Amino acid sequence: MRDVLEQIRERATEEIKKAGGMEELNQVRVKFLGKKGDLTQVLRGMGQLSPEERPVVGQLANRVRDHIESRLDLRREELCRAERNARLAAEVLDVTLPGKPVIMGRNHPLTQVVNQIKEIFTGMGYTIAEGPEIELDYYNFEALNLPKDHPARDMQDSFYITDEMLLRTHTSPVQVRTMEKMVPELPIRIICPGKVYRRDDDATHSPMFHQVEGLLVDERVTLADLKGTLLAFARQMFGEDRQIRLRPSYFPFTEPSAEVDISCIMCGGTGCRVCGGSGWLEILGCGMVHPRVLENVGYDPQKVSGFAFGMGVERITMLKYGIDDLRLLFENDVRFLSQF
Ligand code: 2U9
Repeated sequence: MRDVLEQIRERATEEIKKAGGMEELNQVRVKFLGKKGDLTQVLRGMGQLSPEERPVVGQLANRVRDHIESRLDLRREELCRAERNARLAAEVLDVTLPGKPVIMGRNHPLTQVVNQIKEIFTGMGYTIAEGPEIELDYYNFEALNLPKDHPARDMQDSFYITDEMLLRTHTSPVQVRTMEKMVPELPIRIICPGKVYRRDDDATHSPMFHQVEGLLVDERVTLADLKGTLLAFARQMFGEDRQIRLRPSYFPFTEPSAEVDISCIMCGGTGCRVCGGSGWLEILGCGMVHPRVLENVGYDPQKVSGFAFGMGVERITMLKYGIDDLRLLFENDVRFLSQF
């Protein structure tokens, strides 16, 4: 019996040493220690031994088992290490190669300009107001002194959803809604950035474009306040040496109304190709809020006055960066966008 155990020990030790992989090593374990393994068979036959021999052989068998198990563990570790080394040697990693550059994203030029406009006006104490792009006819037109037969309400100009609902054609309804909520509280000092929609689509008009409109309502607000505010805006946006001029104009929701020009950013006012020789560039429209508009939301136009202005963000962006084609702003060509 001792000889048999001794022999098992030697054979197992030898075969463990020879095992060239995990799979093979496992087979060796099963062969000697498994349910039908050689050592297990010996332990099963112990019943036939004499009572004196049994503990002696039992002890030896345990020692043989411990020995085989520890050899299996050692070999397993050895094989593991070898396998890992082989894998590492195979996958050559050159840590001196240059890394892949991380491409930094940025805001679209229109977003950059909207953000800048917001900063300029929040710097003057304005807060930002937003509202729905699907708007009621009342807020988009009626409340703004655009009666049912006004040409600006023409089906040609607007995207109607139902008779009473449309895609807003300007952000002015946001100002109306804000005033309705605020009345009789004063002052109101807001700018309203956002998308607007008109049935236009050519080289200089997109059916969706961006506006920022502003509104200030308080007691004793004058045209001088409006002009000073717009001068401060023009200088921060287009350079501290800008001049502005107001030309009389017409909007249904302001009276009087004006269009605002800045001295040309190219020639400074002497006349060049950019300004068409005039020395001036149109940037926005403005006016004193029409008394009927104030009345519509519940303010007394005898006691309260206000000014409003509106600008197209695409136009401001094109002027600021010298972009000559509106469509460039909507094509999302990274070669174009990455210049801003
Ligand atoms: C209220 C009262 C008055 C907003 C105004 C303009 C003049 C204007 C245009 C600029 C270029 C539209 O995007 S554009 O085509 N806007 O010229 N907007 S005054 O007046 C308001 C707004 C709200 C309650």
